[in-house]
Amino acid sequence: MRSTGFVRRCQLLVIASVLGALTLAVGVPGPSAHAAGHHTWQVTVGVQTANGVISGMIFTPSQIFVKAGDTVVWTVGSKEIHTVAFGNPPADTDNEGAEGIDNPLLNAFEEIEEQFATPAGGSSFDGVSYYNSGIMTTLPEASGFPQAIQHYALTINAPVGAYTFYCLVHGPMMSQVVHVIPNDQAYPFTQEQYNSQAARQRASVFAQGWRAYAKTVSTVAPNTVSVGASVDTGQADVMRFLRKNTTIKVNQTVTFTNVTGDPHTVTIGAEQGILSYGDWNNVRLGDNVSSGLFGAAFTGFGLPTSVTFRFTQPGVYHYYCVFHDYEGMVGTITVVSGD
Ligand SMILES: [Cu+2]
Repeated sequence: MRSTGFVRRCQLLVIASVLGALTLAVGVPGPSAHAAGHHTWQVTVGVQTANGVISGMIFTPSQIFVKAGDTVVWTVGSKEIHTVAFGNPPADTDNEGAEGIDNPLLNAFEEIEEQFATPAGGSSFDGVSYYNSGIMTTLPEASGFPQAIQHYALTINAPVGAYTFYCLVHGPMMSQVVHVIPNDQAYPFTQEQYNSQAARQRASVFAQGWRAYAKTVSTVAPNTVSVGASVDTGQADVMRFLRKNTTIKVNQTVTFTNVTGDPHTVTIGAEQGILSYGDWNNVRLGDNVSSGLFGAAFTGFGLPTSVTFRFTQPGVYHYYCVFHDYEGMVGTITVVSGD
């Protein structure tokens, strides 16, 4: 009797301790798991207003101070795609020609997309290797990158120093610094302080974007559409056609101008790639027509900054940007019968 009771108690203890271990394991979120004494720091990758109109090409907070053994977790804050990268990606190694891609623009875009989308470096940061999170977005299914992630974690095993990270999609203008400080030095900021800094940065970049939005909406000429908006300073992006809805008379034209640094298209009907197609000068209901990739940043590829479509049949034409429709970059042209 006595021994049986003792055995039962031992079994109960074993079961209890296993349950306790399971509870602990479940209670610790994956990316934040770390050894005792080490800290986990949170950084946000990109910011965007809830309606998607204003996107900020910033990491928040603007810099972070960590010690060896700490973990930094980056979490994406925008529909807009971004990456977290340290160092330079390797030169292209595959052969687009062998894949049947002979257009230089398509070749360049495929190479860039491969760079964005290929994670590198693992989860231990050594301070010298090339690291890439792969594509991050809050909308993986809609973005065209279903393999995209929302969290990226690195455990810092680099010497004391300053390490710049940046977004491969938006380039060095979207970059910040991780400072690795000596173990005997005090952390200059708490996570709460970083969160307050981040909130101020977010508000500032949204204000930049809304100023550009308001200015563009109030000045865009009839029969023209601004593709995005020109921002005086800062790292805001207006992810809209301005104005969104335009009404013209039949046989009139609409001119779309992309003065931003972003790749955009004006596409009507079925999506057939990122190059131009269809007859811009005779757009009719049911046609598939696209400007293809165009904009001020792509004139080096021989692409225009502005495109003009002539609409020759009354009706409502829905158009979108093939890169950013999932962020709400869509609009309509209503063509009415002329008198
Ligand atoms: Cu776009």
